[in-house]
Amino acid sequence: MTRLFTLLLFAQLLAGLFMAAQFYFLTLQDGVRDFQDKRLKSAANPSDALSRTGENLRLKEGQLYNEVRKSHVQTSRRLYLTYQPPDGGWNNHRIALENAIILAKLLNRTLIVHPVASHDMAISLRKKRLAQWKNLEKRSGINWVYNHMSDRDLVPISRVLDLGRIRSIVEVFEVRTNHLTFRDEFSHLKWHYVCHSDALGFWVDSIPAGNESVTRGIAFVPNNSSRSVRACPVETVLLKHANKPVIRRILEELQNVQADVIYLSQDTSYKANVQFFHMKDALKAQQWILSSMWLSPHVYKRAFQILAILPKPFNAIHVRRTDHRVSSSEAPSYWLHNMARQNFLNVSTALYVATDERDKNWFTPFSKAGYQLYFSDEFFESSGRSYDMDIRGLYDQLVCVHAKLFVGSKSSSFSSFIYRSRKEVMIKDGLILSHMPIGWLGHRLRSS
Ligand SMILES: Nc1nc2c(ncn2[C@@H]2O[C@H](COP(=O)(O)OP(=O)(O)O)[C@@H](O)[C@H]2O)c(=O)[nH]1
Ligand SMILES: [Mg+2]
Repeated sequence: MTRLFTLLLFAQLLAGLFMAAQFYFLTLQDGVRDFQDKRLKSAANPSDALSRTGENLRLKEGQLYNEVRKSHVQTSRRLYLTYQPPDGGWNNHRIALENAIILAKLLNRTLIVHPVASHDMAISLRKKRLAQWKNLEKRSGINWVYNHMSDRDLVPISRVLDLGRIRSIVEVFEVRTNHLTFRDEFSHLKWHYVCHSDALGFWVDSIPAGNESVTRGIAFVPNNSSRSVRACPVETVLLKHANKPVIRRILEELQNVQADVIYLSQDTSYKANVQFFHMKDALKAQQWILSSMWLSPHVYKRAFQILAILPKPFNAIHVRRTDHRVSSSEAPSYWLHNMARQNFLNVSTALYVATDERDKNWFTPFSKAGYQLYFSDEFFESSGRSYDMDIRGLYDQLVCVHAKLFVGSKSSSFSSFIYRSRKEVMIKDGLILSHMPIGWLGHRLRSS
């Protein structure tokens, strides 16, 4: 186990240097001010890293989380934790943020939050320079499009979420610039890079001493999607022969890190998949997420304007199309069949349709089946901004939450947020199992 940690810490150091090199390459390419020199000087000291591997932090039962313990590196200066937002839509970003809230809370660090990127712009940027992104991904990992988004295609996260709610869980610092500018502005600080892919394993909060053998009973299916396989190329090579799943312990690995900024790089935060050792801690952490993820008062106001106009009662569907691999291949019959199973028409003919599909003809079978359709673009003028669709998506989500019956899209994190907010989730032992990025380690054991 100690050897594995040594290996992981060494991997992080290499990853830090490696990431710095990637950014150097990009900043040169795009004419963004170079911050490579400062980054390299501030990279973690290898002896710091190696001395940490000798420490065996032992945790007593029930010691955590009622009050997050002050780690002994906590000083009067602010310590930060932040994350790489994934290339993807708002709800992919939300999942990365939810996991980052958990890590920041466990490590008692100020969470740096980032703007939400225009999904339409991300798609068109990717298409325009596909060969370049693919080349970068092959050599240097993922999520390049978000980092290169310009400020005008970004929405401050405080417009999307009620940051006051997150602040009741962790301290928050809001970044409103694009990611390269953020990294430049924080480059005088000392950074600690963390990279982990769900092709390799997952995170636990901590494993109390003497309980290591528990991990042998864990069922793990590696995510072999090209995105997960390409994430963290350095760690993937170094951990090629390590036993899978690679289980990384948040507290043991990160609590004593002295760097100013812990940076969850690549998809580390998006795919963190944190499992808690104690069930009661998993329950508490799920509560942290539920109580912090509230859309902003401004979004509520606009959504309630739509709700006031809609006939009552009404039902809703979310139809995910455009770039979604799984859902875009479904025909209208997928939704119509599921709606019939729930007897939608017995409740109401009024059907609110949340969708990224621009072609209204696609919905003709729904009208033919007897539904009266309502779309959010009928209620609001386009603002002409690239993130129009994303902002309307927030109203769509809230309206769907308040519908009598709802059918969403398969494997869509947009639908997931709606199901979770409607409390239509799988529950076991009082814990939410679906539409929730974190859980209890006990539910991952083969016998459970
Ligand atoms: N307005 C609107 N936009 C949507 C809808 N569904 C998807 N989108 C757009 O597509 C993106 C979806 O990405 P994301 O939220 O990550 O969900 P996922 O890709 O389905 O898991 C959003 O940010 C929106 O831009 C919808 O029902 N209404
Ligand atoms: Mg997405």
